[in-house]
Amino acid sequence: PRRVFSGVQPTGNLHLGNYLGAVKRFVEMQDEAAELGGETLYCMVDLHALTINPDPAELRKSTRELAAAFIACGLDPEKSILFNQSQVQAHAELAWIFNCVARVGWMNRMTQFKEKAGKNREAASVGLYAYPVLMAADILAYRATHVPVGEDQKQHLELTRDIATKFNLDYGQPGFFPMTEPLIEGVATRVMSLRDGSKKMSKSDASDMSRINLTDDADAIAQKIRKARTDPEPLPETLDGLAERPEAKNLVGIMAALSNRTTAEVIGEWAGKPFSEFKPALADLAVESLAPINARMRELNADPGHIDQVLAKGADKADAIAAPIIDEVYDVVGLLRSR
Ligand code: AQP
Repeated sequence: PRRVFSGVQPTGNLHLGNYLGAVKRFVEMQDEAAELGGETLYCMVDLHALTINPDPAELRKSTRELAAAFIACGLDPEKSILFNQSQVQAHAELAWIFNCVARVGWMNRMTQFKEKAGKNREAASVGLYAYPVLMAADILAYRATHVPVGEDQKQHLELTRDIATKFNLDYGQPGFFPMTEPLIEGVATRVMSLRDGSKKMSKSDASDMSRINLTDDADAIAQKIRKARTDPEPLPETLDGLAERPEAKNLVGIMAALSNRTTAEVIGEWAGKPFSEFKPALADLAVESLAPINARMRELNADPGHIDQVLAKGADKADAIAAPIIDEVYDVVGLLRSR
């Protein structure tokens, strides 16, 4: 059976890219698992958030808020295992072992590190550099078979498979870790900035107008979509007409994802119409889709004690899966535990 794992960093608010590229898919997979069997584990990866040295109080708050956002988006702690990474020891323990498996040459190819470290790479933290190794540990500590993610995570998933392959080979344990499959699916695997069609929508973009946050109210959502960058042409007659128009393509993709349709269906409806008509319709749809999530998040944020209970229970369930796997790993690599 499938074991699905994915994580999101508790660094600020979730945006529409995180929602459509990741969390909405998490909910669909949770519901599929309820039908087909298997488990779904969704993690607030707070250890990853440390790579950008957040304020400690802010990190605690963001972790609780991310848990609230997960639940508000439809993740159910009775159906999925919802937890924060630092409460389950396996992640940090396996990450060290994988640090000794991964090669510097592999890590030097990671494009996200290059982007995030910027020009002054020497001053970046070792944690930021080793981030993809911790991510491999997150996944393989559960022997997860499938990982739903946005397109930006593809390279990290390839590294996870490389680490699994080398571990299995080095220790003569074929099949010890599975070859985890990335699930980069749907019409919104890469939602772009509303201000620049060449950049992905991102929490760390300086301009708040570049993204729709799940915490935005109806007015903010409508304003951001109204001001979203587009070209002056009307919507094209066919899908091919979107090829050289990244901003138009992005807005069509967002509408498709929010209405559970294909981009071709959206183009079929809107062919030849101007953005002055399309944008208000998109804004209405976004408000309608996000308002219930926004309201539920507010309710949940009012009761952090409840969130802490959910996370504690989730951590127990996650630990029950990971701890025996870590015991096996320690044994295989020759770490003596005489207790
Ligand atoms: N623009 C996006 N479109 C589709 N999916 C996206 N994801 C992120 N941005 C987009 C997916 O959301 C999940 C969680 O992301 P994360 O918070 O763990 O890491 P991230 O990629 O660093 O997210 P951000 O918002 O872009 O933050 P910054 O600004 O720090 O880089 C992942 O599955 C990711 O693919």
